[in-house]
Amino acid sequence: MGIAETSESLKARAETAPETLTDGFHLLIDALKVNDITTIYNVPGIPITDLGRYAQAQGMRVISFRHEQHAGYAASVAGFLTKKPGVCMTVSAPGFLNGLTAMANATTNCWPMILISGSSEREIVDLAQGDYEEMDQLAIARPFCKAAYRLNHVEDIGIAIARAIRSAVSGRPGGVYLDIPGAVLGQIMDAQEGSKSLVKVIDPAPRQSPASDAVARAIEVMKGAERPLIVLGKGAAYDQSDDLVRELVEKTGYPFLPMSMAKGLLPDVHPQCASAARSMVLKDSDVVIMVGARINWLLSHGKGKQWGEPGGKRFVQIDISAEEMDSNVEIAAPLVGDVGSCAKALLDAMEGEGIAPPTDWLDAVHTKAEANMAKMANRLRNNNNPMDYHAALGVLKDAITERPDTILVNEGANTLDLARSIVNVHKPRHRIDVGTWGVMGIGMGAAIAAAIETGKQVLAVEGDSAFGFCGMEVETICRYKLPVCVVVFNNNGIYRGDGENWGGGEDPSTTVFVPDARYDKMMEAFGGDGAWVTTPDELRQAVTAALDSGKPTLINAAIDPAAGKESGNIGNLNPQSIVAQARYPQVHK
Ligand code: ADP
Ligand code: TZD
Ligand code: MG
Repeated sequence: MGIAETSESLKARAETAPETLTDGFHLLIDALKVNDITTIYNVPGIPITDLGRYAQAQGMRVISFRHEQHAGYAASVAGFLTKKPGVCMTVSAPGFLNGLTAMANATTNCWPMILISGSSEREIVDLAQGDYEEMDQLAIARPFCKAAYRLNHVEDIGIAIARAIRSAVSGRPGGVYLDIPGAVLGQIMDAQEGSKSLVKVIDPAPRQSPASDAVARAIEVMKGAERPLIVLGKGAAYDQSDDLVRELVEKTGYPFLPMSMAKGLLPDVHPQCASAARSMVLKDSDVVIMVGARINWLLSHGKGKQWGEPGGKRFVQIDISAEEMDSNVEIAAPLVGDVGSCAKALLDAMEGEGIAPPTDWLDAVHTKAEANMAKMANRLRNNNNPMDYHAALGVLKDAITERPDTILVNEGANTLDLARSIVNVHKPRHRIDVGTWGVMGIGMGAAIAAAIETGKQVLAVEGDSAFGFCGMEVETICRYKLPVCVVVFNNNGIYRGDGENWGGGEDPSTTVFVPDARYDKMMEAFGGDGAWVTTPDELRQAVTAALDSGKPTLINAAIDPAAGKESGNIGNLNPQSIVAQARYPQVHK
């Protein structure tokens, strides 16, 4: 019997032979499973409570969060780590909106994710008759994602999931919204017909090779280089062509600069790594090969003082998205394709072309990097009381070096900027952070996804403000017994903990928190381990114990409230006004 069967006869069969039928709940689960999606990050509620239960009963991993934003961040990070769309499932209106921030963040970061939200009665929503959690979710989702779809009939579930998966992972990856009116979940159909309606997506993200003339153009640019540089971005980390990227770097011999989430694609301790000479290589290089990295605010739009003489550079850019070319500066040689195919094409075309960089450039980069690393090494060994960021990060740097399989999650302002430059990453996709938006609150969702998707130990290094955006998810970490160690850098506030009310009033400054807050007790409240540490030695002991035990742990590390800088490394992005400067002597300049 096919889909055309009348609902009367289906109802009759439901009483006599229910095993010959299926429903929207089960088809949705089957459609995900047939595409090897086996984990859902969610917050239950009407109309998807039972969907989560059935998915769990059908062998899927269903991770329930305390807030949809963190379930969404987890799904997006799962997408980044696995190249498969991470699935976040929410209830209607408010739950959907809570998840929307994470989907927008996924799209901004080019990570594949599917936000599935249950929605209310279509007929009532469309007439704005005030249904339970009424909202036109499809329309609202559109500007925040790559694609948005709604399913209206049970027999469309297979094709809808297929469409969502392909939209999320093909070309430039991003967030996809799938609207599921609750009624569809309860619709029934013949089980065999249902099974036939499932679609397994073949080659969801087809490889894309650059054209040979584009490759030849890139080789010409590289041949002319005197001071070449490779910039690796998180698109390169995402592509998982780790061996080809390494070969490209090593065969060219060019110094490379990893963007924060590309750290570890080649180890930060690789002899060609130019991170410690970042300012110099950005300024002095003459040819820059961008590999899965956008020339956006994180690279000063490719312009200005940081980039040296205007017009002094030629760019080769590898990107899956053709529109990315010339976004901010002229690209001399665009290579549109996936990182693996482009790297392979360059490697093949490079043979015998003599593109080796002059040794005086390599020597200059090396000398600068060595000098900066020596300076930094001294700062990391200090025993200042109270403890500063450098001493604390020196300890965490050692911990990661001893356990290079640990996945580092990192957010905050000073906590982020300093950890990014101090803590080396040794393996691909072993650092997850605030991404393109610099969003606070990704930490716990990212840590949970990293632990669930890889089974590895996670170390989350969190500013106290950053942690506050997602701290309740420590209960989720404890509930699923995940190997996550959270270190909160507790400087009593945002950027610094010593801010004062500039008007002299009773209220605390807008950037400070309750001093010496015991975040460690939050983890203890749910059965995890907590520690309050004030010296590098205590921090070392606590981190070692946590990473050895694999138990959910929160280490509350007291950091000098006066050690941080306003906005970390990006204070220059704060708007300035002459009026404000005249009025307040304290204003950040
Ligand atoms: P970063 O922040 O590390 O500099 P961005 O997020 O700005 O990196 O840039 C990532 C870029 O990688 C995006 O322009 C995206 O289109 C591109 N990209 C994503 N996946 C791939 C892929 N598989 N191959 C090539 N480019 C990719
Ligand atoms: N809200 C969101 C969602 N993202 C943001 N980036 C901010 C607000 C603004 N913001 C930053 O850019 S960093 C930061 C905020 C609130 C917190 C910095 O404080 P911290 O780190 O305690 O996390 P440090 O070590 O004290 O600098
Ligand atoms: Mg802080």
